[in-house]
Amino acid sequence: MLKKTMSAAAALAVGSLALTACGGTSSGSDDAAGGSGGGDDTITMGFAQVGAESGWRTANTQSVKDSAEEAGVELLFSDAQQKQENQIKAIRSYIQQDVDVIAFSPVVETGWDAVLLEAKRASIPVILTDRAVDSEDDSLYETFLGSDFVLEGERAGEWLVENAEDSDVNGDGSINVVQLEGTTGAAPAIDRAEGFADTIASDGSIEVVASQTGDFTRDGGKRVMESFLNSEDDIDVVYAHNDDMGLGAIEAIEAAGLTPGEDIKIITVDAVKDGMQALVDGKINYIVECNPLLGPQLMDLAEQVVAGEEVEPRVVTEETTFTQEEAAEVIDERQY
Ligand code: GZL
Repeated sequence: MLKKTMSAAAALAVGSLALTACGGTSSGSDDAAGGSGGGDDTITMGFAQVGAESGWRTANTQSVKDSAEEAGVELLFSDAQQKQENQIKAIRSYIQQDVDVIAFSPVVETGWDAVLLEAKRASIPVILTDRAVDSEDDSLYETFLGSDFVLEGERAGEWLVENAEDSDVNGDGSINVVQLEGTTGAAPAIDRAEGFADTIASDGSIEVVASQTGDFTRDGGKRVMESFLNSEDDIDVVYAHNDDMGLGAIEAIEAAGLTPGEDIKIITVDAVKDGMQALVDGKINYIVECNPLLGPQLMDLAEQVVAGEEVEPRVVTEETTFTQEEAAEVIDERQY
């Protein structure tokens, strides 16, 4: 196991000693995948995943595991079931196992400084993937690899502003939006709400009349949408922070005898296969893509930070948007 214990310059000076001294073994925690079995030059990565709450997360996990295998990185993997305390435990176990690099997607933005300081004191570099942390101390991690969630919310809002007239289903001049929020305190939930709100503010006829977390799950989206259908008289649009909650909302809307995509317009974020299929089927009206395939970039970044190279503090992923027509053109070739 290659252990980064010094800067690149220092490593050059004592390369043979550092490589020899590193030795050590790494045993899998919840899951060990990929890699060449812990040879001296094999990078060992501890990855603390959020959970398995959505199609996006499943695709993200697969991308990380496949890319580790491809890059010859020995991967220690844990699933926190969306609980911060489980992610912190996993990170601490990786520190104890003296891995070469730690990567994780923080389930919420706050509460990480203590454990990240422990990693820093153990000279183990940390890469944030997918979600960011809200910390005063940006020396606690090497870089953040992931989407611009505020931009995703803005893109959702832009579509609604551009399609306001068609979205005023009952023609009363007001467009009532119900919002299915992601996990409370999670960066994508906070930022997607912010970007959307800032953008629709340009059109006084659009109003978010109800907003509640569905925790990024299909069941959560269905449950919250059922309550909105009972409490709100006139819903024109659903804005769901991910496809899975949008798909749950579709179930609730259909159970209420309404036609999703027509009686109630639906805008979601992610563009996973099930969401794209609902878009093609006309049950969703617009999807803002959030790319889960972060594995290749993560492994490249890991090799750089373990080698002591400087990396960009922020690596943004490329992503786009889809209308129903655009989804029909690409759905068969998509990777997730
Ligand atoms: C976004 C990611 C979110 C997805 C959800 O990068 O953190 O978490 O949008 C997933 O589907 O649960």
